[in-house]
Parts: sequence; structure tokens; C-alpha cells
Amino acid sequence: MKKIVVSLTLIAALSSCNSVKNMNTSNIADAASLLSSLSSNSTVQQVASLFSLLDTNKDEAIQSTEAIGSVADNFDVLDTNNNSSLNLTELEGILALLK
Ligand SMILES: [Ca+2]
Ligand SMILES: [Ca+2]
Repeated sequence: MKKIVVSLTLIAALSSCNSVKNMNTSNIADAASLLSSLSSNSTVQQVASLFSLLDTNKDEAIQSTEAIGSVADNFDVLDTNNNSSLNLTELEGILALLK
């Protein structure tokens, strides 16, 4: 009986772990597809959506560890106040870099 409880606890722990992982993976996938759909004609609202998808620790800033693709490639250019993170205004700079 004890063994069964331990196994169930383990399964519960593993599956909760997986669901968190899946959520992050799908956020990154969403962010990547949104990022690839952005162009110089994209709206500030689209950049705001990208911002919230990228900001995985929800501190209202994109750190270099949270940046992907062209945001990561242009991180230093976008970080105009050089504080090693991007606020929404700085992320909007991506639109000017897209052709
Ligand atoms: Ca963040
Ligand atoms: Ca900054």
C-alpha cells in the first residue's frame, strides 16, 4: 500500500513538472511564431503580446535569457538604456529593425 502511494506521488510530481514544461515550451513556440510574423507594419499591440510571451518570469522586462530569435540577435541594439533588459518601449524598437 505504501509503495502505491509513493508511486502515485511520484507520478503526480512528474506530471505537474511536465505540464509546466509544456506551458513554457508552447509560450516559446507562440513567441517564435509571433516574432516571425512581425514586420515593420506590425502594431504595438503585437509587440506587447510578444513581450508578455517572452517575459517568462513576469518582471515586466525581457532579460537576455528570455530573448529569442531576432530579439536575442539585436538585444544590445534594442537595449537603449543599457540596463541588460528590455522594457516594452525598447522591444518596440524591433519593428524598426524588421524589413
Ligand atoms: Ca523577465
Ligand atoms: Ca533596457
